[in-house]
Amino acid sequence: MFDPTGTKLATDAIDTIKHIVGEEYAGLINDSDNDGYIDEFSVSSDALAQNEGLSLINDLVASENTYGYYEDDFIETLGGVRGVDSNIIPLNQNGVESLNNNFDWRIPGKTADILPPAGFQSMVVVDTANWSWSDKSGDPVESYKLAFHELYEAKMTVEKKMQYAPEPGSGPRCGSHRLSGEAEGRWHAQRALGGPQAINIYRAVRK
Ligand SMILES: [Ca+2]
Repeated sequence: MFDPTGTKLATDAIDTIKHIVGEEYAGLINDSDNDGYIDEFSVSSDALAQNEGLSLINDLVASENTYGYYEDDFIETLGGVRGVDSNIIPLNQNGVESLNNNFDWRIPGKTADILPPAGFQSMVVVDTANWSWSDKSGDPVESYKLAFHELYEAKMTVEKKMQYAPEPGSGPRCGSHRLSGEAEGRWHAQRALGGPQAINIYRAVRK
């Protein structure tokens, strides 16, 4: 899909997006007009096929939908700005939030404070300053891996209308969380990243 405006991935964390695509393609990731959105870029289909991170960011930038990725201790919502993980979220607090407009059986009747702001189909915030994450072995999970996981999940949720995970008993147990974990596995192998995947996060600790 061609997006003539090229303004579909908003971020204040351009270095994280560069990490996701990898050193070889980091130069493609820019906001040269300083409008807060990653500029459109073009890249060969071969490169996309060999790099899940590059493919993910390309898909988000080219999408008809608008995504936000920020690293802050606050999040913009349809109901205004609030702290990341404030107690209105009926999910575990882990310094990571991902809001979308889709139905989610885990959160029936979403209120404005857990919907993305106007004009956005997805809003992801990772509070890198105040939280750290590790797997079962205690090995740290770097925040750019969280960003990949959350953004891939967001892409599947928004573009494919998937839920994070299907409601138990509703059919095959395949949702955006699981597909994101599978994509993470491919990404790690392609990039020889080593270390735990974000899907294996076991513990989130407030610094
Ligand atoms: Ca821009």
